[in-house]
Amino acid sequence: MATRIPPTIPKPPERAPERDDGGTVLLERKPERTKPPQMHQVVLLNDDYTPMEFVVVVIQEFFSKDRETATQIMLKIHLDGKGVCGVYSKDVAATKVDQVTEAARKAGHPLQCVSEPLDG
Ligand code: TYC
Repeated sequence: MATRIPPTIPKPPERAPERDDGGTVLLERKPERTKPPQMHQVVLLNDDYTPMEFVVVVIQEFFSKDRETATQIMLKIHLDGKGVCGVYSKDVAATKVDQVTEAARKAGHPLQCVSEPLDG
């Protein structure tokens, strides 16, 4: 009896499964490039009651500015109505706002501090 030769079925080209560093099989690779996180500026607002000295100390302590720089920022806020004290990731900016607001309330001052997303 003649031996039947099975038809050869062409196989798709083999490709080893890709793995990440933790040994997990990846079905799809994520895009190589990720956008840098959106940054947020922390802004102090002027008011008629918070003492200038308190604002200078807040800017020095919470935004790591030297006394001269802190004084310049405070005067800018006093004259223009608002001023940027620093630029941070969203979470860090929110923490700065909370810390400044808490310090102002504790001292009995109405100082306002807000975070604003930066475009780009
Ligand atoms: N305008 C306030 C005053 O004359 C000083 C001040 C500056 C208050 C900056 C708030 O964010 C501020 N005492």
